[in-house]
Amino acid sequence: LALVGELRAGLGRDELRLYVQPKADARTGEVVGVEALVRWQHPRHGLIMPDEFIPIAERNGLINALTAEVLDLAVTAAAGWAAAGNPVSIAVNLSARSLLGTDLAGEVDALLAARQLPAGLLTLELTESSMMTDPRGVAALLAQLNGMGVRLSIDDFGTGYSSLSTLRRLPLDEIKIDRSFVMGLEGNADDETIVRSVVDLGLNLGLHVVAEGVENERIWRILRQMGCTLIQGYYLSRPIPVGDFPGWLSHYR
Ligand code: G
Ligand code: G
Ligand code: MN
Ligand code: NA
Repeated sequence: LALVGELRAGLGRDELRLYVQPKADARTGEVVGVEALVRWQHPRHGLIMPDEFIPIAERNGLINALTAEVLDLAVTAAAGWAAAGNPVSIAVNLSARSLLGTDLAGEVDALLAARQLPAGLLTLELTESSMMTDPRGVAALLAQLNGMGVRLSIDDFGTGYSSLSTLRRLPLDEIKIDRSFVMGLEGNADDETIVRSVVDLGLNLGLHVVAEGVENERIWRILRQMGCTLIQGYYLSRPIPVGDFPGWLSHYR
């Protein structure tokens, strides 16, 4: 299709746009991090969402170039905030296919050095399924990243397979509870049981637990009571253009 060629060309023409969505300490409300969410500014079709073009990039050998560009945008932004006195961490989503077949750890190491971002301010979000294709290769990669001080998060937790053995086996720092469970916290007793169990499990394993999809204050309060570490969702903020974040933050405070 035409989109593939246009995406390939667009990757060399600065057409990716970084949006960020804030994450707050569930107890204090302090904003301590953001998740980077990429969009594609298409010259004719306007802003295209990742669900539409990430799969195209994955199928056509463009995902490593896309990931490299997103990482550069994200690390550059976070380094700027840190230099301005706002050390806010940034999380980047990695698709399964960007984990292997490239020296991801080497690239991240070079990027952190070039932009002078402390490794601890970068989080990489992986899905459970991305650890299934080549478990040994992925484990080696994650050990390398962990050794560098980069934080590792497991995204959409609860929707994939082999969650428990994964948590034990890999050097993870954080789990993100999938928003389908979080959104059921009001009124769905099963979802409440699931979220409570995942929060307890994560905390007992020494992990930070992030709840995504928090859309109102009542759900935030339930999560705070459960001991959840961080919250993310429309209640705090929708994803915003990365350049708008410093202004959003000063207004929020
Ligand atoms: O806001 P939202 O529509 O951005 O995100 C939709 C999905 O796209 C999410 O599952 C998110 O993880 C994924 N996504 C967003 N940005 C990126 C990215 O830079 N790389 C990858 N691989 N996935 C992303
Ligand atoms: O899969 P991942 O968690 O990386 O994707 C995040 C997706 O969730 C993005 O599409 C983002 O826009 C969306 N999102 C973020 N916060 C909320 C929320 O509070 N409610 C809903 N429905 N979606 C959200
Ligand atoms: Mn994510
Ligand atoms: Na998610």
